[in-house]
Amino acid sequence: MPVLDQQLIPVFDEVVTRNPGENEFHQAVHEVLESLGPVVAKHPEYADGEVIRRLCEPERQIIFRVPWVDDAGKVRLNRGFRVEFNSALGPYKGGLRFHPSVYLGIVKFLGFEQIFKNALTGLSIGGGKGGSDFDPKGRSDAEVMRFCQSFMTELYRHIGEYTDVPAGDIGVGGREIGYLFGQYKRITNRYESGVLTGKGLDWGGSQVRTEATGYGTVYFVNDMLTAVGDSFDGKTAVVSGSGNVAIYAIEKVHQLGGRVIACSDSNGYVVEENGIDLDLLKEVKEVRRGRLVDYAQARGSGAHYSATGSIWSVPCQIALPCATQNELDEADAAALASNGCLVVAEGANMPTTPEAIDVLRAANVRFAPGKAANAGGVATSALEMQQNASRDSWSFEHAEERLEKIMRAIHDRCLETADEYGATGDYVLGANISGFTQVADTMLALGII
Ligand code: NDP
Ligand code: 2IT
Repeated sequence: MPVLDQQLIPVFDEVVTRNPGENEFHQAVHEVLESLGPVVAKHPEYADGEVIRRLCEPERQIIFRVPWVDDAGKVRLNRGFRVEFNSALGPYKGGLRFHPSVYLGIVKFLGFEQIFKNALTGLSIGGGKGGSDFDPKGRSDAEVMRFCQSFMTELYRHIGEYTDVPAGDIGVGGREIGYLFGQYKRITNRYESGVLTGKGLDWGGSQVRTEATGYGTVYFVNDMLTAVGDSFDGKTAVVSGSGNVAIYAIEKVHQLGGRVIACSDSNGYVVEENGIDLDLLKEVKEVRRGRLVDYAQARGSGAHYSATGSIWSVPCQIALPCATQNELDEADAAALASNGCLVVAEGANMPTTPEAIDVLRAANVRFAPGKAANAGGVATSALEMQQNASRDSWSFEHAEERLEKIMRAIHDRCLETADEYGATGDYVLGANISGFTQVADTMLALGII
């Protein structure tokens, strides 16, 4: 891991001391602080680290009990979280994650990343994140509904279209957003569409929100390729995960002339040299809520399924980690580099370990951090809020055009900032510095907040 600027070491030490055991949060903070050395050197207004210290402390953290009753009549208990990290630029905005691994450290890392990501979109949204250690896998629709209703019975008092606007993340898609919105509407007696994003198209959702994160990541990679006179045409790609982000990343790679030859879930990965059959993958994952092994079985001999080993051992030119944090480690990065990979772009949040990023850097593999590459999801959420506020609804073409432009603006902003700081082509530095300066300058303008 790169060392921190002398002035920033006490800031990081304080984060570790004040937030014991929250390793993912420490990792996310360290990654941003690593980029800020040249910024504190150049800008005396940040020099004592004071605004940076405030930025690392969430404005508000809510932890609550979520009791619910399963189909057998047994009372179950989960823990709910909402971390309202920073509202300098707009209402707190960020997803809800339902996964057994969720604890405060995960929610804080995601909320922290979200602050800078949301700034990069150029839209007026602050940063927040929430979720629960509830595992929706294997639960009936009725159980998921009862859980969501109980979760919202506490969450509703903390959110609102001008306050905090949650959306989906791992384990939270259209079904969960529907149950959450229904309960919010019931409790408040308000049809406040802008309180949640990722809604269904018949009740305030935006065209392209479902596709936005995956599409946006691939648009970003396309811009990275264009910047060096290259394109997707004929390139092979590997996409980890097979959820919302992965599926629409695969779709856009195929639309742009590339071929995705492998994808995964938490049980294994499938390799298909002729390209993943997206219609079947959508049917298995989105309609039947099945497993990747079901997809592989349905494909027969053309698909090779593996329950062991790493998907990153599959040779490819473009690698898109779209599953979860720290899923691509040092050995994976070394395998990708030695197999001739050109670009790694994060569809997921923090999927690449710091050691893996070092390996990619040393091997000159171009790397796009999630806070830039996967910002299309939250950007389109902000477009959904915009449509809700004006009681309008846009066509698919219009929403997609907006998304494509936003991703290009983020891409260019990262490169321009990297240039300004003498780090040409460094998307990590560009994204961190550009997001940070916008939020920090706003915090300074608003007084001691
Ligand atoms: P989904 O729940 O739709 O899909 C998640 C996928 O990742 C599944 O294939 C899942 O496999 C796999 N996965 C999840 N946890 C693990 C784990 N611990 N180990 C291995 N595989 C795992 O989530 P999304 O596609 O929405 O989210 C994927 C990533 O993208 C996350 O990092 C999320 O934070 C990020 N993201 C999402 C956005 C969105 O709009 N949805 C926006 C920006 C970023 P399995 O089914 O076996 O669990
Ligand atoms: O990580 C993310 O950016 C998301 N899960 C999407 C957040 C949102 O508010 O759409």
